[in-house]
Amino acid sequence: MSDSLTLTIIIVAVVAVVAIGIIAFVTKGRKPKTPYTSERDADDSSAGQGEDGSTVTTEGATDTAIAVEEPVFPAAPKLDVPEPVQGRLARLRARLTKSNNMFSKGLLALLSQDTIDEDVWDEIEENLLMADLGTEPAMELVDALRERVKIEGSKDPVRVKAMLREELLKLVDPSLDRSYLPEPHADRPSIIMVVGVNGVGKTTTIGKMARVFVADDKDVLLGAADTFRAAAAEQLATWGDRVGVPTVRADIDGADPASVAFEAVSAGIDQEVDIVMIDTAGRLQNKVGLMDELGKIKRVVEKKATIDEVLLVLDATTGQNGLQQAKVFSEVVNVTGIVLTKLDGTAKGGIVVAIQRQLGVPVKLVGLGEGPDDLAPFNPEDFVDALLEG
Ligand SMILES: Nc1nc2c(ncn2[C@@H]2O[C@H](COP(=O)(O)OP(=O)(O)OP(=O)(O)O)[C@@H](O)[C@H]2O)c(=O)[nH]1
Ligand SMILES: [Mg+2]
Repeated sequence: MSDSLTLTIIIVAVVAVVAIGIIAFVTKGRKPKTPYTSERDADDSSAGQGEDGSTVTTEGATDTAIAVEEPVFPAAPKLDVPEPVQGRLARLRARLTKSNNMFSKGLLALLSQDTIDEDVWDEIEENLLMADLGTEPAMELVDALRERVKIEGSKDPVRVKAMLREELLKLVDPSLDRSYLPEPHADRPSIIMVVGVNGVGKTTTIGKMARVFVADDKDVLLGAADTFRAAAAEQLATWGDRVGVPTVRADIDGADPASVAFEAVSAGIDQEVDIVMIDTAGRLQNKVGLMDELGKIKRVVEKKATIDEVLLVLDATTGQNGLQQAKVFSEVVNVTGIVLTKLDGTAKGGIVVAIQRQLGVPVKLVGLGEGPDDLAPFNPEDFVDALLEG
């Protein structure tokens, strides 16, 4: 082989290596952010002591393998198209009406009587209590109606209905801020944590909310901090998969939920998503250890970013029990909004008023069925109209 041929081969080889290097570099630069896949060593300790004496988890010192589960699609991804959010409560009104029919019919019939004596007023109050309005609001409403009936009379059913509507609306309080979509931040995602007792509909609500956000063109990431059962993370990831939303989850059962929540928020920051939603395991409010764990999840996440919303999910069919739950949960995690689920199966819509009174926290969303889009932003006017329809 001549020297010039050898030289040519060397030059070609060098050029090829440089070219491959450039192509690799450019491609990497264009690639979407790589999904978060930090591995955790089972021997690593997950926690240290925080300034407040709390147990905190630090990056890289976690005890479970946690990974983002990107939605897996065997063929071409066929994602759900969630229904628009606008007018959902109006669409789902029939579900409320059906269960509340007796409530409104009974009330209107009682109020439209020729003479409303003490017995009738008692019966009206009883009706309101049965709808879970709570003693104080029920008495307030009866007093207000008494006053108005005295002045305006009660013969005209249309007028009576309007009167009842106005007074109910006052109790539901249209002035409360019911926004469930936090203001965006320049440098980090909005973070929503979802809490509540077992089986109230937390995971389902997160799944439904993810759809609402996706419909609004937001990038969402879910964190499966319910590590009690493998099925819980699976359930959450399935909701996410349907709309192309990734889920951060632990690879083993019983992983530290605070670590998973922390990793989810870290992944959300790295991937520059708009919203991270954290699912937590159901827990009874009287289990001190589990409530402490919830406090820890919040504190650990807050090492990384402020939590914008803590949504307490309450099952409307459990009625007044929800009040006690609400009280204890808010003491532990500073609840900022209520999601009232299963309103489709109960005539106890009055719980909306009772809960808001007790906590000073607004009902922001209501669940009206098991379907993926059976979640509606709470709108006081539509709600009261639904109660009085029929
Ligand atoms: N009818 C009706 N069912 C609902 C609603 N929301 C949730 N559910 C059902 O309630 C059941 C429990 O829902 P989940 O989302 O698993 O409840 P969870 O709070 O995550 O439960 P745990 O994680 O076990 O504490 C499921 O069968 C849901 O379909 C609703 O608004 N209406
Ligand atoms: Mg769940």
